Amino acid sequence: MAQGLLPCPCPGTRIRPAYSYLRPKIKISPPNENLVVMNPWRPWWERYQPVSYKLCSRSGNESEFRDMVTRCNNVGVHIYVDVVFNHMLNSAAGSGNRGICNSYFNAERHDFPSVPYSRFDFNDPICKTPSGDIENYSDPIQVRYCRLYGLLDLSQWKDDVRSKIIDFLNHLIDLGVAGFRIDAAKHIRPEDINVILTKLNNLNARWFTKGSRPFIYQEVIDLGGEAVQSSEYFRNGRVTEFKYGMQLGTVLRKWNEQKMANLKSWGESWHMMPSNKAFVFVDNHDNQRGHGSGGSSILTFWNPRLYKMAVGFMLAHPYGFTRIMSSYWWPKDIQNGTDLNDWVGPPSNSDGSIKPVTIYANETCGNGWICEHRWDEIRNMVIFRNVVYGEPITNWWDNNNNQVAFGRAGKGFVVFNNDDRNLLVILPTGLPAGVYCDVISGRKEGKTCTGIQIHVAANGMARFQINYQAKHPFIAIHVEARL
Ligand code: LAG
Ligand code: CA
Repeated sequence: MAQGLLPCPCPGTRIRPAYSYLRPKIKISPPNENLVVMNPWRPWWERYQPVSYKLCSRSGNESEFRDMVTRCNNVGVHIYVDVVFNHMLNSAAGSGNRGICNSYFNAERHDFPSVPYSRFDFNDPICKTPSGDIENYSDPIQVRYCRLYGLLDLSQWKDDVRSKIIDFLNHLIDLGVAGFRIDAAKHIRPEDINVILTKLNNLNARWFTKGSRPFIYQEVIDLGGEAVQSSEYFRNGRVTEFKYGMQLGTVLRKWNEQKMANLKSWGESWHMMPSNKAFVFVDNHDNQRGHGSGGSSILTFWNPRLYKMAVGFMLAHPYGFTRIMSSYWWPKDIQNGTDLNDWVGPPSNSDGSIKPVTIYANETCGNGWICEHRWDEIRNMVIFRNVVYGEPITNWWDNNNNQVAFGRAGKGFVVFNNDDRNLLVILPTGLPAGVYCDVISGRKEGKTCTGIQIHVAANGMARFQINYQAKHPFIAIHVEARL
């Protein structure tokens, strides 16, 4: 969940000139003031319990936020903000100046003077469940108007509440952010989100083309079988497709008799939403630790070999708008199938401050930061995705098991071996003849390749070999990595 817990998540100065056409984008953790949770000690999820819309969190204050956004925008790195406006903090939080910047609240009286919100701004009178919490996901009224995990539920249907949210988002836009992840969107009526979105400013013209609108994606967990459906949200922007990581993890783990050959039809026919609405990812900050949805099928950095294959496949495949994850290490402690440390927050000092991201000479991270986005295979596949952008899948091949390959219409080609036996095959790639550098085992540096080389003949055929114990279980070549 690096997601902006990084003091400066902005890698702009490190982008190699050859790849400068890349437009990195970063989604950050909620930057507004949250409840300080002491038990358990400073969990990552305290940031999903807002106290006010002041820009003040463990990641920094408003001037630090402004500085980060400015520096990132100046090198072409766009910042997307995780915005939490379905709810405020939990109803049992008591009262006091326990916002991270000392703002006062009284949870029982629903009083948040720093916004300000009062009891008239919450849905308690509408929610009819005995507990006041969501008890039944088949009832859309409960899903929208009751408390998610006991969190005080805001009335986005009220002008007063809408205007507070609109001001908050517009403030972020004016500081230069490029868009938003709408947290818990399933618990907010799509028509209310729509009204809020129509009132948003255009992006800051200092960095964005005049008239640019914020990029929006809505967090809706819809695995089927519930009252609220992803499709209700399509007109507002992209929607998270949680079936993606769950199904891809199941395939790569070979669960349910799945095999990679089945991915030939990957996309809508796997009961996923239309590609141009889907926001997809292998894992996110919730389901990499057992929260959210997807359960144990989700692949994460804890299983690097399969994880790299999953991320590699995602980035090579045209379906959806893709996001990669950047995480921190935590002392995972699985007991009876659940992680007792699923709450542990980012690397921090004893006063709670977040530790800086150490970056070594070889560009990997330390100090507890995993930085999957810097892993060579993942970073190089991001480049692959950009190089092949817009091209359809061509030249699909599989061995009817877990060896698959496909091209992107003469721009790139990938080969995966997730079988327990060697792959040795000659395939039509659709690529122009030449010697290509595999960007998984290495990278192109000037006229040389630090990894294996693939010779594409005049007729487009090339020979691929991936032994089953090979360090790198896949190969990727593209036209920008031709020697
Ligand atoms: C989300 N999507 O809809 C976020 O992706 C997810 O990370 C948020 O939950 C959730 N919505 C609310 O914004 C996270 C944790 C929860 C945590 C919650 C509030 O996954 O576990 O709940 O943030 O901090 C925690 C406790 C609960 C408790 C609640 C209220 O885990 O047991 O009921 O706080 O005290
Ligand atoms: Ca709600």
